[in-house]
Amino acid sequence: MKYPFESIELKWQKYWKDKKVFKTDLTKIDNKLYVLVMFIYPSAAKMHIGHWYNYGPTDSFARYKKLKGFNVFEPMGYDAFGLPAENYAIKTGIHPQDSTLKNIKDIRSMLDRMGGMYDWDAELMTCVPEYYKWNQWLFLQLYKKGLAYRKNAPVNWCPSCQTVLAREQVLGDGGCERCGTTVIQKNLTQWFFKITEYADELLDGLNKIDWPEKTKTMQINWIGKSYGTEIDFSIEGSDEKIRVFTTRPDTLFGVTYVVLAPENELVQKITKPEYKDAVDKYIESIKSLTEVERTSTTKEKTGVPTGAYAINPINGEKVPIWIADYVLATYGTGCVMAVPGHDERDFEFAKKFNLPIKKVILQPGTNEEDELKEAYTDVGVMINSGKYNGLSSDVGIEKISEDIEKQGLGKRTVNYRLRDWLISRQRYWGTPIPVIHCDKCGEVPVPEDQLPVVLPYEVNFKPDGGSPLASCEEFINTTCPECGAPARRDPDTMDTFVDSSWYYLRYLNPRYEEGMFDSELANNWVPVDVYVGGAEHATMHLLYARFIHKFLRDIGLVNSDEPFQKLIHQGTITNQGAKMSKSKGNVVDPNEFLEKYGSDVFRMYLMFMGPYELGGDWSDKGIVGVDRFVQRTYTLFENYRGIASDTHAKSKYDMNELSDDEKKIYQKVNQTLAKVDSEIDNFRFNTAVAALMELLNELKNIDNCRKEIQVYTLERFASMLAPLAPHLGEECWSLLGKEKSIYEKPVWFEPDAEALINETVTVVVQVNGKVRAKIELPVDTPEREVKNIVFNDDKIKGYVDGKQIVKEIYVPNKIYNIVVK
Ligand code: ANZ
Ligand code: ZN
Repeated sequence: MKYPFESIELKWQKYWKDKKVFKTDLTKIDNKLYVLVMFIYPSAAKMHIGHWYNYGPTDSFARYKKLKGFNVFEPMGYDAFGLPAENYAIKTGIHPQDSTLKNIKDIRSMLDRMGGMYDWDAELMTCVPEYYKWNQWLFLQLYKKGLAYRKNAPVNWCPSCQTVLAREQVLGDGGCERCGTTVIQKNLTQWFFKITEYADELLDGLNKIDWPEKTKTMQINWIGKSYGTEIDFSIEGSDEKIRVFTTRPDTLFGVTYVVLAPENELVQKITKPEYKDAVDKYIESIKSLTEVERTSTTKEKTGVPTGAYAINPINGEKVPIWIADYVLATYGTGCVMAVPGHDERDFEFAKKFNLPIKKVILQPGTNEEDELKEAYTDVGVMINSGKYNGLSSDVGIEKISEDIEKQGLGKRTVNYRLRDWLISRQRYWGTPIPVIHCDKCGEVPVPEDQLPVVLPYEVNFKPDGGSPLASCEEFINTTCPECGAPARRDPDTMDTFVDSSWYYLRYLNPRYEEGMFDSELANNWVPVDVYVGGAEHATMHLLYARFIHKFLRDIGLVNSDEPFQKLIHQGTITNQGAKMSKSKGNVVDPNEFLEKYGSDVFRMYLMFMGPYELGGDWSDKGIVGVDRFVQRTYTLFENYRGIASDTHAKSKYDMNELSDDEKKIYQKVNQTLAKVDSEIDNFRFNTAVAALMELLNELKNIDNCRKEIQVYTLERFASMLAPLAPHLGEECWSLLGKEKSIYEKPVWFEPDAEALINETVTVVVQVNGKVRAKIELPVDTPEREVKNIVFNDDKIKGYVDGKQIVKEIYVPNKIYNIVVK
């Protein structure tokens, strides 16, 4: 009979729901396991294949852990604020709240249809006051500690989305992450969270967590801790000083000019009158460039001289002062001592503007007279450096820094690339910032007992410039909490990364009213044990969440240092090797395959396609193979309907008392148990599915076994199947005659250790591509022994004796290939 996937899947989904099978008792903390996927961004009403690939396999992992006896908590929710819903509203007139709630409803029914083991009592969405009230409360706590502050700063502005973007939201080509429009620079007064306060801890904490190395490296580079020295250069004919930041004080004798960031305040003070026009023009010309563009190594260097000169403190040399956009105002001191001989950017700049290039570090294996073809940036011996000549440059760094400090000309210091987190957004669909601006009292935080500041429903989404909330009179006009005078609310909303920086805490009790989250539960359940989501979140969400977690710890709300103990990034599913996209027309619609094959087949095929962290390439044919496996499995269990209601298997058998067929099956099923266990545990679902397929093939002779061995085998098969194909697994379990869901009384079998040893395998011997013999061998027999046995086999001898052996290839435990001439 054809497997009626739809009725069976719906039947089990209803059962799980009615019996609340997946409700987690959070008061039980022995064996707790918090398994989390990044919550869904409901910008469309559909779950695309990437969602399925994130959620399906992770759910299988969670189910497997539940069967193994863990008290698993697997919640799901919606990251519901954000730009796409608002942009959609501008286009269609449909209110972001309406479209978002509609999308959530549709997505929710798809998640049910997928068959996720979610504890729906823990469901949350970020766009409701009961959630975002606590973003506002968090803001106030940060504010109290001086970690939320407002300042006027040059920001990345998307002219199309009409909002500020974080540095991370500007793409490599200077485009807006959301719409691709070229991002410009603009000065605005904005709110920041002082993540830099935690820079060192964010670095150190990486040693304590089990995350992909690549992601850790990205965070390390993003934080960009750099040890260097600040050195003062005096300015000819002026009392002002230029303080530069350098990581290479050993090259101080090689300075041939100094560069200021064009925005540096000194520029206006020191520029000579004859140079003023050119300098102003230059500053104007670079205004629209983003940081990314300015520092791009491929961009042609530009700059102009100021006509002023600086004095090198170490040798009294006079060098010209330039301004150039490759020096950023926001890093270090905004001033650079340029050493073209040993810095690539300076080298390029000096070549272009004919500035002198001085060699002060000798590359090993070269001579002092050799011309520099490019900057030499590595360690070498110091030359042309006065009393430091002959020192290795890394020793020179220390020596010169010491001397500079002794003479009061500067100091050693640490710089970070990390910037404070700019959280103001000039948009509507987000959390209102809980601050009131009063003419008399200045910025006044909204008192905690007046939270939440509710986002109004009726607004004009596209006012002429500024935030939509600024033109909403009922919202913006209020009274000052301190003096009672008329005052205005802050018109901006928070970056949605604030919402996602603590949602894993709220899941534990989303309706908690006494605080942001229930600290007692958080102390028992957090860190999240396994967190699964896209690698694109490496430096934004995953860094912000770590920061906020540490802050919450510091104000006594959690007792752990890190939010996510183990992190896994799923790979991507491609189609014909290419990323799926509408323009390429190669998008796979999950619904089409869901309707044709059901959720189990679709989920299992996604897992079967490749190693989870790499992803795989979609094939319409590939899914057919998984469907066939499901059919054959169902047929097998149909044939043994009810068998476990009157027959019981022992938990272990003495293999000497088993028939040959029984023994083979007994061994295979135990080996599969061991394999599936360790494979799922390590997110290697593809090999786990393959192991089950192999087991099914080995069950051809199950009819020849005694009934109790059949029960022994099929019970184990169903249990292993249950996490990978949740509905079919339940169905098979129940076909055997079990009364309850396998998840109600979780069953997972440990393998019989004795059955794992002495396994034999059949090695196929091919001569010139044709199968000539099959040899039974103990598993993992060393190749040399295999060769011996193969060439002593009578059948094989007949094909190879007297011939020349051209090639031999052994695929361990499988094939021995011989090519003869
Ligand atoms: C002189 C020098 C000589 C430098 C040399 C490098 C090599 P990290 O490692 O990223 O900290 N720098 C300093 N402030 C800058 C700014 N605001 N904008 C652009 N560049 C800036 O890089 C530190 C180095 O970057 C500093 O060391 C400085 O150039 C440059 F052979 O000083 B160096
Ligand atoms: Zn006031």
